[in-house]
Parts: sequence; structure tokens; C-alpha cells
Amino acid sequence: MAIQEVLVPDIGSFKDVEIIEVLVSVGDTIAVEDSLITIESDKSSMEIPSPVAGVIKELKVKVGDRISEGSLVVMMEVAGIVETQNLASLQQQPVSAPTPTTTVETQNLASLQQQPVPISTTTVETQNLASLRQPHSPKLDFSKAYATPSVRKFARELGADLNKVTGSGRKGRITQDDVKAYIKDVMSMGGVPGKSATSGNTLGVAPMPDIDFSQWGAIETVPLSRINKLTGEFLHRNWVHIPHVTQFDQADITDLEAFRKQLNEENAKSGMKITPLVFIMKAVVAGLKAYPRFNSSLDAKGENLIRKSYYNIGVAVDTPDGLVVPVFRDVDKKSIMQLSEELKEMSAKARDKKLKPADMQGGCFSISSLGGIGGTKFTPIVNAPEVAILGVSKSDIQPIWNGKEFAPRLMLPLSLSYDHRVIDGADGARFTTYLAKMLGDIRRLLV
Ligand code: CAO
Repeated sequence: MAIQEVLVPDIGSFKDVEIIEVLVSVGDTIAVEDSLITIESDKSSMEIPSPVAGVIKELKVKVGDRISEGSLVVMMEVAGIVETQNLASLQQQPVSAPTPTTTVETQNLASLQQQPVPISTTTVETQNLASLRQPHSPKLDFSKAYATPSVRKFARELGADLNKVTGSGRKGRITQDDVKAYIKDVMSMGGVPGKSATSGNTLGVAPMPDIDFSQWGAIETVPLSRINKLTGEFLHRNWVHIPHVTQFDQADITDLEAFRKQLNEENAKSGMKITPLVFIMKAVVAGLKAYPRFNSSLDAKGENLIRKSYYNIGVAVDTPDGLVVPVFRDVDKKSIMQLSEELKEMSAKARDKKLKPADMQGGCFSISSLGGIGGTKFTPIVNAPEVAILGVSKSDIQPIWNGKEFAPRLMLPLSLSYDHRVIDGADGARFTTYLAKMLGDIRRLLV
């Protein structure tokens, strides 16, 4: 038997913090990881566990004392000769390979370390997996993380970045289960052997915290509509999988607008209303013809481009239940009047929930027009498997320099988001420039 000092280990950003509870008494038999004291800073509290097993011989602290890393907590009688140590020193040892008996997750990680990690730039978490493969991972800085030393040690052994783990314990403390859940998430995405980085279903990041908002005031819980949920899932998937770039531009639609107004006056009796959107649909088709890469889809493996020789355009429609995107077929073969009629019908169907699944399939490119509402620009999310989407905002009169003077022109803001795996920045700019040219002089659509 030997008497050993038990010191406060690495407790991150906690320094000179108050002891609010002493959890052991002289004579208590303690196992490794049993909590000895609870400390509390102005932000949170933390239990300090024992790094060794033994019997408490003497308490060196009391409630109200202030401690920091290295402070003496108790004197402990331990079996055999054990050198004075604390968990902080353990953390400085090279990270050893996980033992096969720890947990299922640890075994998975061990196997992961022997596997090549698929090349991926999609998420930071994939880079973490790459670091897991190094036998001696560089020491991770967990100083800001709120976790006990044992959880810190556990995270270090697995190479998990505690700064990215959301704590589910008291006052947000990170538990061992939180670390396991985080590792599972990381493994369920791109870095897992046999699974490509683009086929994972999760982001590989810690889940969002479950917050009780009623603690700050009155709340009401409103379930999401089915459309909201489906759209949310779809948009989330596309946002994660597709490297987006948004190209902004504006088109001078002064002449187009004069023509549109004239058409509307001529058709006033019939009740037919033509909005700028149908001209934009036509201009987009001209753009797809001029730049066929925009009228393509990546195959599932991401190895081939599938080029389409048809021109079906999806238009996002805002409904009380959420966003839907009916597809207008063969836009290249339809007149402005036909498209206006169809737009009216489809929007009504969408708002009356009468769209069939087939009405929303087979699109080549989508348009999201917020021009009837307002705003200057936005970044729409690509509607996969399409590779680009055009956002349209509200036109307004701007002073445009015509070489001699500033002239008032009606300018239409365009926001083109595209999949950067398929479309280069130069082509993105060419496409919006082309659109602006077509919309600036719609006679060109006939050429
Ligand atoms: N600039 C200025 N005015 C515009 C305009 C623009 N870019 N686009 C439309 N307008 C005008 C129209 O001319 C019309 O004016 P009048 O009533 O004076 O004739 C008015 O705005 C309303 O147009 P609208 O929105 O009803 O018709 P639309 O053909 O432009 O759009 C539809 C139809 C279905 C696309 C639209 O109603 C809609 O739902 N938009 C929302 C789409 C959406 O939510 N996108 C976001 C998805 S991304 O999260």
C-alpha cells in the first residue's frame, strides 16, 4: 500500500474555480473515475473524477475553496506503488490504439484507421477522420470544451474533436455517450469504408440541441406541413452534397416591360396576364441551348454528365403549405401566351394541392421568382439532379450610364446558383451575361 496525492487534472478553461460540493469522505473506497468534488465557474459546473482507485485518507479541500489544475484534492491509499499522476499527464502520452474491448465504436475506429479515407472536400468532419488514421494524432485543444477529464481522455483516444460535440449532460456538459454519438455521426458520413463521401445521409456533425424555449417566455408548437418536411429534407440534402456558387447579374428589361404591358393591354378583355416570368423562362431555354452543360445532370456515381435534348423548366411556387416546383414541359416549343396560361393553371393547381407527382418531375433547370414580392438578390439552392437554378428578384429603375449620360432603366436582378462540380465560374458568368442579353433585347430569342 502507498499513499498518493490526487491532483486536479486538466480542466480546460476552469481556473481558480470554487468547489461547491465535496463528494467523498475520509475512509471511502473509491474506484477509478468516481467523482471526488464538484466545481463551478460563472458559466457551468464540473465533477472531478479520481484517476486512481483506493481509500480516501485525507481531504485536502473543502466547500468554498478555489482550485485550479494541479491543486491537491485528497490523499489516497492505493494498492502497490503508484507514482503520483493525474489525468493531465495521461493526456500527454502518445495516443494508444484503442483496446479491442472498449466499445463497438472503438473497434470500428480501429478498422477505420487501416482503411484509405475516400478523397472528399465536402466537410470538415471527413478531415477529422483522416486525422484518426494517424497513430499519434496531434494533441487536440479542448480547453473550451465542457467535459470531465475522463471524457476528454476518451475523446483524445478516439481523435474526436470535443469542440464539435454537443453536450447533453447537466448544463450542457459533454458525456461519453455524446462523444460516441458524435463518432457514429462522423462514421455514418463520407469517411466510412465502402461508402462514398457523397452518399452519406447525415452531415456528420453533432445534432442540434433540444432547447426548452418556454424558459424564456410563452411559446406555441406548430407542426411542419408534410411539404415543409419533404422540402426541408430535399433542400438539406442538396445543400450538403452540392458545392454551390451563386453568380449575380442584372438585365435591362425596360423594353421587355414596355412590350409586356402592351401585350397585357391588348389581352385585357380575355383576362390573360403576362408576367416577366414567362419571358425569363424563354430566355433560360435559349441559355440552355447556348450552354448545354446547364441542361445536364451528373449520374449517381458523379462520373458522367447526362445531357438532355429537351427543355423542361421547373418554377418554384409559394403555397400556404410550403414550396412546390411544378415542371413546365417543352418550354422551347411553347409561345409566351401558352406559357402564361400554363403558369396560371399550374400555380392554381399547386395552391389547391392538386399537383400530381408527375407534374413535378422531369425538370432540367428551375426558376425561383421572388420578383412579385421584393428583395434585391438571394442564393437559391440547386434543385438536384439539376445543376443550376435561377433566382429572380424584383426589378427596379436604376440610373444606368449609356455612354453619354445616366438614363433611367428598369433592371432585373438575377441570381444563378450552380453546381460547381459541373459548371465553372466562367461559364456561370457567361450564362447570366447571355440571359441579360436575351432579356435586354427579346428579339434575339427569335434568332
Ligand atoms: N420584378 C418586378 N415585378 C414583378 C417581377 C419582377 N421580377 N415578377 C413579377 N412581378 C410582378 C408581376 O408582374 C405582377 O404584377 P401585377 O400584379 O402588377 O401584374 C406581380 O409582381 C405578381 O406576380 P406573381 O408573383 O403573381 O406572378 P409571377 O408570374 O411573377 O410568379 C409564381 C408566379 C407562381 C412563381 C409566384 O406567384 C410565386 O409563387 N413566387 C414565389 C416563389 C418562391 O417562393 N420562391 C422561393 C423559393 S426558394 O426558397
